[in-house]
Amino acid sequence: MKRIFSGVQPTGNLHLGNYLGAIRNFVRLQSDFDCIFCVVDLHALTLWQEPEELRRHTREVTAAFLAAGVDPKSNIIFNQSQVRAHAELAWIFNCVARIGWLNRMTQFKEKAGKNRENASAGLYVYPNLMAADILAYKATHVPVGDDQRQHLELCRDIAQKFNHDYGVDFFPIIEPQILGSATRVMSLRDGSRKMSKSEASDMSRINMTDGADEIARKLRKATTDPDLLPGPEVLGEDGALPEETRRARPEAYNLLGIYAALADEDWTAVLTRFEGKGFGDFKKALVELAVAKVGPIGDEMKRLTADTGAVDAVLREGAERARAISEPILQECQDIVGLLRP
Ligand code: AQP
Repeated sequence: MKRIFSGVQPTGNLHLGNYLGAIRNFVRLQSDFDCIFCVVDLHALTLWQEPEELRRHTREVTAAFLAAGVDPKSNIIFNQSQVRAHAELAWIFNCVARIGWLNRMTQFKEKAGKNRENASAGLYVYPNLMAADILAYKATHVPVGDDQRQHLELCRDIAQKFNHDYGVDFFPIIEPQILGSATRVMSLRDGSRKMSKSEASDMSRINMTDGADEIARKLRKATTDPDLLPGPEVLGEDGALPEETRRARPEAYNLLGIYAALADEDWTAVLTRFEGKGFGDFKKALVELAVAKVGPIGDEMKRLTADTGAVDAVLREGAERARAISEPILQECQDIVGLLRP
């Protein structure tokens, strides 16, 4: 069976973008693939984390996987730092990846901001660790949101260069799986920025643990424009939303896209339903839908996060199963590059 790997950082404020762009797809893929879902706590360390908060957020992301419907028996769920192959393979990849490749990574530029000199070295080599996460299991399919596309291309480059340099056919060339209609959920305040955990304004995102009142308040205050909602004539012949159309009204199409993803409907159905309506009517329907879909997951996340024993047991058992797969792959890789294991 084909193997999937995907990870989520335990950096707090898990939001609707993380759910629609990644976690919900995990649930849909779990019956067709051999799946490994990881809480990537080593990645979180690339930016400052309060130690106690990091532990709490690690349990919270695990709870989100479980609450969304990922089955910990048929899939592997664990936190990255418990399995040594990630860090050890990442070191080998630090020596395979080229500085020129890393210099092109837009996420580093965005996260480091203007004060690049002061960014952690870990933030710079983040994509190498991500390649190690995936290739430590020889995973072939990686479901992520659109923001991770560039990192996955780098993972392909690393696998190709490793295979070429050592004259082997060892690491697979992965397939990104950027799935669904909400691969890039945008901020509720600014349709040109992605919804993000690290955005200072909490009003910019729907957190998975927000209650009904918070969801309603945020959606009611979400930025819109003065026009009425368009009909399906704006769609291309393939039924998709053309990029220039989206760019002309980014906030409107972001909210319509969130509705389509939560309702599991295509653009044609959603645009036909709301054609000619004002944002007042549309937002009322969106609030109702978001509360119905996000509310139960958030409630279950809170219940599970409080049950630390049960969550920790899932992570412990998952790590054991993850080690059983990754350890032989790491050892073979060490042999290929000439690291002596007497
Ligand atoms: N806005 C988004 N829309 C769709 N998918 C998204 N993802 C993140 N933001 C969106 C996807 O969620 C998964 C886990 O992301 P991550 O924990 O690795 O964090 P990130 O990609 O760096 O983005 P965040 O969550 O907003 O954090 P910050 O604020 O730190 O940048 C990934 O599959 C990601 O694509």
